[in-house]
Amino acid sequence: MKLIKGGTVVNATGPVQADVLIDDETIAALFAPGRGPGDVETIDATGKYVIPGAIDAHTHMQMPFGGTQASDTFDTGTRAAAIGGTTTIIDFAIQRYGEVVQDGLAAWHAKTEGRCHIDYGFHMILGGVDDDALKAMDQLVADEGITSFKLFMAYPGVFYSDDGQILRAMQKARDNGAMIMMHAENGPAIDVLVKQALERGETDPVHHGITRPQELEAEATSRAIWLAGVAADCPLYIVHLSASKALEQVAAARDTGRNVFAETCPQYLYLTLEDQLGAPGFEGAKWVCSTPLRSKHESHRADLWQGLRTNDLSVVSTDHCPFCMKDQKEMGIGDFSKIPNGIGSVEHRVDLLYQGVVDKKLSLARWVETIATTPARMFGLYPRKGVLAPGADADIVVYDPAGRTRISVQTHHMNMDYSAWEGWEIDGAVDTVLSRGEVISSGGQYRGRAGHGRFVRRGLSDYLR
Ligand code: DUC
Ligand code: ZN
Ligand code: ZN
Repeated sequence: MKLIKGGTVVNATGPVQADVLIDDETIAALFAPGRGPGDVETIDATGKYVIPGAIDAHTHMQMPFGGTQASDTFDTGTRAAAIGGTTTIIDFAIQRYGEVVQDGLAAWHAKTEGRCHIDYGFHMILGGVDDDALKAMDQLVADEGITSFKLFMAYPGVFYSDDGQILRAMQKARDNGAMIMMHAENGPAIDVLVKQALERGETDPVHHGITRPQELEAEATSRAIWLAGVAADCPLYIVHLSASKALEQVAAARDTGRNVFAETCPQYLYLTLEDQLGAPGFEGAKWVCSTPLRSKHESHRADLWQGLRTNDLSVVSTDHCPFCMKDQKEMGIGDFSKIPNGIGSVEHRVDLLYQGVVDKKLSLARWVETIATTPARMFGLYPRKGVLAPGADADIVVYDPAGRTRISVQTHHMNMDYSAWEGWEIDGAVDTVLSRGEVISSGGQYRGRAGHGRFVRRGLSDYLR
């Protein structure tokens, strides 16, 4: 048994002074301060917040993409996540066009088995929706603990699904209770703009953003919402929402009571097309991701923070998809369309969102809700994860509001040769991290191990109606 003593427990319901008793892998009880047993190992949390281990519902460890592979393995990526206070990831297993869905899933089980430092689940990317894939959706939901499927309106010739395929997958999800996750950008229209830009000699990284205007995110978001409506209000989750006009579509749908949800990511809350993607020379390649960073001259960042407060955005995930500059991002020197898309932030999401609390953009409760509780409820992990309550897994972060975090490639643990957040300072720091009752990180010392993390079979979303 262990007792986390003297801290302020913060659940999505708000802060309360309490001591947390852990028995083996789970939380046994919460006590009024000082009322817990005295004869057990204690972790002093005086002056600190005690929060549920964070859940990153959108990561791509070692994802084959853009002619290369994301640079974090499940080992390096989940270790970095753990150090940053994330105790569960939901990564994406992939079915490519022409592949059997279950074979894709088996390949991802093989990549992860014995290698993860924290618990993990999978969403399934469907790269080819056909009769077999639709049948496989039922099997994955019923037998495999995989209850969410990602489709792409972008990347023609790679992961792209047309509207007919999307509709069929949505109808299937409506029947079996799964969630459809959508990469909502109009890929065919983007491809036209990319070709025209390259023909004009516009090859720098900033043109990645310019050729993916927010209208093409908003249009795809709106189309996905209409299609989900035709599929009897199939639950729809828009991933990595970056722009004001896309958010308007989600908010309007939610206002009419629709089963529509969305996440954003730290990069869209803080970084911009001009300051990062538009950095001189090839530097901007560090921030090439899709959806792209948006203009600082428009209201995107303020609107996204507001969306988090109003729950039009319910989750913050990272879309962690890291690539090194050397040999990877460099593939796009002279042609921005060849820069592998992705940013790595899995280690920093808890801190970056805590800065939102310090800046009075989010309440403490909302911080916990967007990084832990709602991801758990959205993707069928609750109440096993995402809450500090008796019976829940003892995935716990002790967070020090008096600490300070400095982000740098020199000190981060992700397998990247640069940091998208170089020089950022956060007024707070992860102090201690427990995964199923084991202290895996404490005071900057990592004590976890590959293989501790287990595959978690997920149930249906709590938000399903
Ligand atoms: N966007 C990215 O930036 N990387 C991976 C896939 C995606 O949709
Ligand atoms: Zn995507
Ligand atoms: Zn992604």
